[in-house]
Amino acid sequence: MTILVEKHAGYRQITLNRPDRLNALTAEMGAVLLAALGEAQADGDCRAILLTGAGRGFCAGQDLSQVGSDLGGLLDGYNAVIRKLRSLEMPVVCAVNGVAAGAGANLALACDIVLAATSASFIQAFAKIGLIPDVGGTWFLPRLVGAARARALAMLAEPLSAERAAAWGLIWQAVDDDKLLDEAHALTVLLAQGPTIGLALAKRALDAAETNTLDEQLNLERDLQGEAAHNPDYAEGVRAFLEKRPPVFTGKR
Ligand code: LHQ
Repeated sequence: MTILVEKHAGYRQITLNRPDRLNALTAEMGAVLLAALGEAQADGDCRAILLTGAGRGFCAGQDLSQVGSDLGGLLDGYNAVIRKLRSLEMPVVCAVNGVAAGAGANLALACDIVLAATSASFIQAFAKIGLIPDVGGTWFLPRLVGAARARALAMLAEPLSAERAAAWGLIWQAVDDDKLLDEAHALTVLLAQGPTIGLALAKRALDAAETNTLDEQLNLERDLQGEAAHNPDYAEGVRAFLEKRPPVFTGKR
């Protein structure tokens, strides 16, 4: 199986599983990954996702032994995964356990919180084979690291270390290799116990901010805050604060 799904209390771990190819992507993997994300969303008990890769790499991008020059169909498939990750109503943590290249790098960047092993690197490998950053790369990169760094990353296709990626704001944190999975699970557990609806609304607002004016965004925040305030986790959060105890969020509407 090229995608593994493990169910944990409150969250699912999804693992890219073609370790002998550094988890290079195929159309079939894209479709199975999309289905796995859809199933997580449909499971009312699943309140967060942890995405990682098996073996020594996270994902080496498109499997170059399975590609021709008609890339549209393939990209439609992968783009559906990116759209799904962004629209999932729960946080997605990515644990980049090793090299993340090409579409594999940008798959990681589509997740909400990215941790990477210190030995991992991010490579916008596309320029090496005459392609452009895809699956959202040209959108994510300038927003995360600014135009100057985005252009150099896209044009030079040089590996960026996990530590530099964190220093540049491309990812959340670089973590010692032997602690990566433990830390990623701990973070996912924490998020899975969070106010799921509020987190999902925050995710939606942050994405909308990429194209909204301040005026539009203020209105959107007002509307989404109105929605957030009608979910039981808000009442519980306030009650717990006043009672000086930790909140117990359910993530339910
Ligand atoms: C691979 C791959 C791979 C097949 C390692 N394919 N076998 C394009 C087209 C269509 C639509 C969607 O979007 C895209 C966008 C893209 O993703 S284009 C970018 C595609 N990816 C790349 O150009 C990266 C290619 N890989 C590499 O440059 C290196 O493998 C990296 C730097 C990732 C890792 O290097 P090493 O750690 O030295 O590992 P390796 O090169 O020895 O790889 C291990 C094995 O995995 C090896 O096979 P082998 O039989 O020799 O053990 C590689 O051939 C295979 N592999 N990436 N993308």
